[in-house]
Formats: sequence, C-alpha cells, structure tokens
Amino acid sequence: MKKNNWPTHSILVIAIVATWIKTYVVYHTSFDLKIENMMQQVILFISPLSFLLFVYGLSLFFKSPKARNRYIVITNAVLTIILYANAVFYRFFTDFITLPVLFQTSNFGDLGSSAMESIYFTDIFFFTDVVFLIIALKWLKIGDKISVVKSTTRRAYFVFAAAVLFLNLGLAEIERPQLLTRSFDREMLVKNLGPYNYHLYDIYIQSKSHAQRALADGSELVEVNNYVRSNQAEPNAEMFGLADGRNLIVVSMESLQNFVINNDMNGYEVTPFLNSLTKDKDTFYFSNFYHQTGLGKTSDSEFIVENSLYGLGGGAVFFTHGGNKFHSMAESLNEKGYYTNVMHPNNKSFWNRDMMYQALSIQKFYDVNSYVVNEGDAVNWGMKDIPFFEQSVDHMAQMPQPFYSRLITLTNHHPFDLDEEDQLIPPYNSNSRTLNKYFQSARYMDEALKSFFEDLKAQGLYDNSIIVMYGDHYGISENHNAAMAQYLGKEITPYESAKLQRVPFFVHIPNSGVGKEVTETAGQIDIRPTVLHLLGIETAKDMQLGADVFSEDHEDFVVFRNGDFVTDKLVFAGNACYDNETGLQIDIGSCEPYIERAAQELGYSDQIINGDLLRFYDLKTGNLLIDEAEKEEQ
Ligand code: GP9
Ligand code: MN
Repeated sequence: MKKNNWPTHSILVIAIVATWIKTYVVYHTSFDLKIENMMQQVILFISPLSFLLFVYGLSLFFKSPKARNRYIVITNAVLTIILYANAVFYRFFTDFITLPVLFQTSNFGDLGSSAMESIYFTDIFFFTDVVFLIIALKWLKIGDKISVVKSTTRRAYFVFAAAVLFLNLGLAEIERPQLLTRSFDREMLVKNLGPYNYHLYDIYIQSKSHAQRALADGSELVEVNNYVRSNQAEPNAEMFGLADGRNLIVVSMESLQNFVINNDMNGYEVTPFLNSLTKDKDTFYFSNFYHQTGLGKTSDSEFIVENSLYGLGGGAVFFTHGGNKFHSMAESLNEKGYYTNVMHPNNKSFWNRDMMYQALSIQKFYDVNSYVVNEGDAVNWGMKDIPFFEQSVDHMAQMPQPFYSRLITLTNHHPFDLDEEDQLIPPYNSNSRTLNKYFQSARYMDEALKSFFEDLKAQGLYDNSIIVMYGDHYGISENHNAAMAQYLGKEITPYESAKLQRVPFFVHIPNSGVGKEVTETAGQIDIRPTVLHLLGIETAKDMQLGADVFSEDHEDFVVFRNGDFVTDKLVFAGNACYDNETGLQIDIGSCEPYIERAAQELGYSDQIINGDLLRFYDLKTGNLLIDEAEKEEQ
C-alpha cells in the first residue's frame, strides 16, 4: 500500500475547491449571466463558496474516515445533480429551477419528448469532480486518515465560513441594494448568492407561503366576501360598454409621477404629449389618482391592476405567491375571446413574471427575446421605449383581435440615464442628480408615448382600441426631498409626500368625444373594474377591492400599502391627520374611522393572498366553496 502523507482533512479542501471551480465554470458555460462590471465578476466568483464551506464543513463532525468520505462524496454528487438539473432546465427555459415549477407538471409537458435532446454527451464533464473525488479516495487514499477536530478549530472554521457569507452578502448589497427584499430576479439571486444559497432562499420563501396556505381556513372567505359585496359599485349606465369589443392596450409608465403633468421645469414642458391628452376630447385624465405599490414596485402595480387586490406588505407577491389561484383581468378577457399578452423587453424571470403570468392566465409574454435590440437601442435598464413601442405595435399587428396587450415601459427608471441624443431638454439644477435627470427621462418617455400613438395609427390599430395608461409607482423617493422642495417651492411634509404618490392615469377612447378631467380620489386598485366596465364586462361577482371610478357608488378613499390613506377630505400620513384641501394638520380623530378601514381592507387582501383563498371561490356563480375547503382540511 502506498504511503499516505496527505494532511487529514485534505479531502475536505479538495471537495470544496473542486465543487467551487466546477460551479464557476458552469456559470460561464451553461448560463447566460450578464456581468456588467468587475465587482459583479468578483461576487460571482465568491458566491458559491460560503455554502460549500458550510455543507462540506459538516464533515468535520465525523469520527470515522469512511463515513466522512461517504458524506463528502454524496454531498458532492447531490450538488452536482442540482447544478446539472439547473443547467438542463436552463437550456429549455432560460431560467433557474424554483420549487413550484417542480410541482407544475404543465411546465414539463414541453420537456417530455425533447428532453433527451437537451442532454449532451459533453454533460459528462459535470461529473468530473465526483469522479475525481472517488479516485482521490479510492486510489490515492487521500481520505484514509481522520483525527478528532478540536471544537475551537471547528468553531474557527465556521466563523470563517460565516465571514465569507457576510462578505458575499455585503458585496451583493452594495451591488444590488435590497436584493433579498426587493430585486426578485432569479438570475440576480443566482449571480449574487450562488446557485446553492439561491435554492435555500427559494425553499425558505416557498415553504413560508406554503405553510400559510395550509393553515388557511376556507371559511375566512365568508367575511371577506361580505365586505367585498357591501362595497360593490354598480357600473355607470352611460359608461358601461362604451368601448365594447375594442382591443385593450394598457401601458405601465415607468416611475411616472403626476407632478410633472402640466408642469414645466425651468420653462421646459416635461410631458407635452400627455399634457395635450389632459385636454383631449377622447381622454379621461384622472388627476387625483394614486399608486398603491409596496416593495414589489412595477410587479405590485401589475398585480393590483390584474387582480384589484393589494400587493403584500413584506415582499413582492409576484415572487412569493406565483403559485396561487387568481381571477385576473386577463382571465375575464380570455373568456370574452381576447388574446391576452404582456410586452416587456426584459429578462422574463425578472419579478418572477414568467411564472406569475401563467397564474394570471396571460396567454403570451413577449419578453426581451421577442425584441431585436440593435446597437444604440438600449440604455439604462434595457431597451429604449421608442423602439420597444415600435416593435410592440408590429407584434400587435399580427395578433388575433380583439387583444389585450399590457406594455411595460423601462427607460424612465432609476438612475434615469439617457443617451445624449435622447435628452430633449436640459437637466434640472438641484443637488439631486436623480431628480435632475428624471425630468429629461420623463420627457423622453412622453416622446415615446407620442410615437406609440402614431405607430398605432399607422398600423390601423388605433381606432378600434382603448388605450389605458398609468404611472406604476414613484420615481423620486423621499431621499430627494430637499431637491423636490426646491422644485415645488414648498416644504415636503408627510402630507406633501402622500400627495406626491399621485401618478397619472389616462383612459383614451378614440373617437368617443366623452373625455374630461376626473378629479375623483382613486387608485390603481380601481383600474380593473373601471376598464372592464368600459369594455362591457360585468364585475359583480369578482372578488375585488377596487371600484369603477365612473360609478355613483365609487368612494373617494385610497389606501396605501403601508396603511396611510387619502380621501377627498383627509390625508393620513406619517401618523398624522391632515386636511386634504389645506394640508394643515388636524385632530387625529377625524382620520380614525378610516385608519381602521384601511387596515381592514389590507388585512382582507392579505388573507386572500396568504391563504390562497380564491381556490375556494367560484367566479361563475359567486359561490363560496367552503365545503371543498373543509374537505381539503381533512
Ligand atoms: C423590470 C421593470 C422595472 O422589469 O419592470 O422594475 P421596478 O424596479 O420598477 O420594479
Ligand atoms: Mn417600475
């Protein structure tokens, strides 16, 4: 037998290094990860390490060399299988595996017969390190010895592993602030956390949702249903069906706040096209309309529009509850014979859209792969709005009609960078570069919208469509209050901050002649019933928390995701009550009844989502399927 001079824990080091290198190689060979700078490269490199240190480090607890070696080989094999499964999945879906897809068999329908085709002979190399470890153990006898590890040494080892994890998270936080709470892109998670930590994180998120769902009691729906029914708003007879049968085009205007509308910046009009619509005979312009999003930002606004429910308080519902049952606006329109789709030139896994859109019954997602992004056509977060609209209209021209297309713009996104040729007005002059650029970027979006309308006309799609546009959420956060105060010429109190959450909302119905400014206090949650009624679709049975803005019964009451609210008379923000007219602080007593109502409404929405309660609701009949709930419970 060969003499073995290898230090006792060599096999541990070899396993870590081999898996680490393999993972890093797989990053570059099997996944198409966009690496934009050196820092991202560094994060990518160290990202698998912390997990590997932990998982292989458990081998330090073993006393027999045989058991220890077996543990290391099995761990290595399992990690290899996880990595390989992701690589094969990626060949199909350009996405990483998330727990729910393993249970969504429909996804694998596509896989079936062609699965074999996506397995290559060269995939053997995925298992190189497994073979290598076995050789090291069996023939080189590297793992034959073991010595009891002192608990102080072990502790030092795990402290080191933890330090690597925190270094990793710290760098990721610098590179992608709020990665774990906000930026829910699977690709970003994998890039920043490594594939193994990503799976742990995914399991955590999914099991939390799963547990809440399992604990939910279908009878909770009784109270929610009573609330929804008692707040029902009857459609306005004159408006109902006004746009019957037309195509529905919904545009999400990235980060557009209402303060730029009909306003100028150092003498430059910021949104000339939208300003013209505020006075247009075919356009309803809602000037007291609020976004209601939380951490899920754009995705929250999508969620609110599709479901007329609130997003969640603690994260992006698109990410945490993509497996729920929903009754979306798309579903109602599918039933009416519409071809439903979303157009957004970004990575499809961003905000978990690819999964969520299935849950929302959206028939087709035109993601970045449906667009040709030529040299010079991208800036900031991706494809510029003008070419995006242009190619989207080309897609629309090919669609069966009527269609429902929801378009999500991207250029007017923080940090609001623009190419020189797209800067149609000069920047503002405050101490906030963000605000300074915001005006230019909003000006560009306005230009893009104008060309969008022209494209629609040129393709003959304009007259038979209704175009709905809304700002998705704020673009200028409270960090820029000083600059905002300079621009608006007044101090930004909590009252002003709340009023700054107004986003423009337009409903443009070509050749209708009924347009006007609507000053009702309303919010994104009202979009769905308002629009469906215009298309002549009843919503009386929908489990929704919004109401048709044109209805006599519509209440001037908008709830923010944090529990603040606005009515036509009051504003509740920063724990204080204000007179909506004057902005003066008033006795909290005036706000109290609404504070409760706001909490109640958010609570009902959370209950529906966390308990996945719509699985107990029959949309056709409006019946609660409580018996089914009880059956499921048993
Ligand atoms: C990403 C885009 C922007 O695809 O929708 O997301 P946001 O950061 O605004 O939520
Ligand atoms: Mn957005």
